[in-house]
Amino acid sequence: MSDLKTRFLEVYSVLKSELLNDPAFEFTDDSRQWVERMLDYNVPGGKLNRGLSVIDSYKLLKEGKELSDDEIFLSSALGWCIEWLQAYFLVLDDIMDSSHTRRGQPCWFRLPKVGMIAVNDGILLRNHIPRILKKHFRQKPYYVDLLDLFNEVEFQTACGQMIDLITTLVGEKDLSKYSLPIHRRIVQYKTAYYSFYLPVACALLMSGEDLEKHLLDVKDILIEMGTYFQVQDDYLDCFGAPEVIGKIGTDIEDFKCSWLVVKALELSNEEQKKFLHENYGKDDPASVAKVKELYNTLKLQDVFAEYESKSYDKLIKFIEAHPSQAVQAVLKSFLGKIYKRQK
Ligand code: GPP
Ligand code: MG
Ligand code: MG
Ligand code: MG
Repeated sequence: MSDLKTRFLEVYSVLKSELLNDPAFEFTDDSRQWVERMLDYNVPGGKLNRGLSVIDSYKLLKEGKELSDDEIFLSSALGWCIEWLQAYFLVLDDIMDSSHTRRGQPCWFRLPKVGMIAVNDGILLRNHIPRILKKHFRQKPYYVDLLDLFNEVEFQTACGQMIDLITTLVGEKDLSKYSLPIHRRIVQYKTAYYSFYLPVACALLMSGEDLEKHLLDVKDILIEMGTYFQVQDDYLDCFGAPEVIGKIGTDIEDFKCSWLVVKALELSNEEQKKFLHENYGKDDPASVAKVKELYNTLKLQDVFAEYESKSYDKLIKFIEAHPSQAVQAVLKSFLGKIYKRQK
């Protein structure tokens, strides 16, 4: 494991132990054990890309200067706040999507002892973020901006999740309403802001930059990258290997406005459209298999491969038009991590 990742994980232990000894609550052994198990199950087990990219971005913004221990700790703590945010979203998203597995294990709410306690655990995870920020950033000049940033991004994500969910109601009556602009709007809000904009915005705030001034030009690129990332997620939901992505796809059963169904609708003839209408959104394996069969007939794997390489070229051009070399480095390193990802 890289040195940076080891240090990042050490910071997790520090933050966890602070939360488990939060003086604002009188913990009993039972309640402390519950929170510890819940955190270990849901927070650190992912790829940690979002969290680690705060430290990476901060480093690149400092143009290679060695970071002090304090700077490593603080950028890691911000990275963990994003991982906490992600854990909170995923615990609740898995309930809403009726998912079965996540990160190679049953979804938290699927554990017999957990069930709908998971809803409150999601709320708790969300509440841990301002507690971490208060403890470590209250004295910083950018404290208010940090709180505001997390609030804004959470709001945008919840709105994205709302349209992801209510769009299936519209689709139920008329699948042909699913289109690329609708898909784009959903994924920008539900994924791009918290996964791409937030880590870079955290690093910029920590380096004392004014977000308003700085982000105008970077934000569009990050949102574009986040859109590409969620198209990959939609693709992997159907074509990824569950043992690699750690989750079993549910988009077809859930009637999601996924990039794949939008493309399928674009490419289908009338007969194939009718077939899709009959089989999409049914919670039975035979219908799901039929939809996947149609995706194969339409060669969606090739369509995706083409989309992927075109998006990459477009993003690189976009990035290279940015005036700052440091910002270019941040964005390229980000893109490098997700291009052709299998998980
Ligand atoms: C990912 O969508 C979106 C989120 C995790 C945001 C959830 C927001 C909330 C306010 C709960 P997805 O359902 O495609 O992700 P996955 O494929 O990982 O389940
Ligand atoms: Mg989901
Ligand atoms: Mg979802
Ligand atoms: Mg998905």
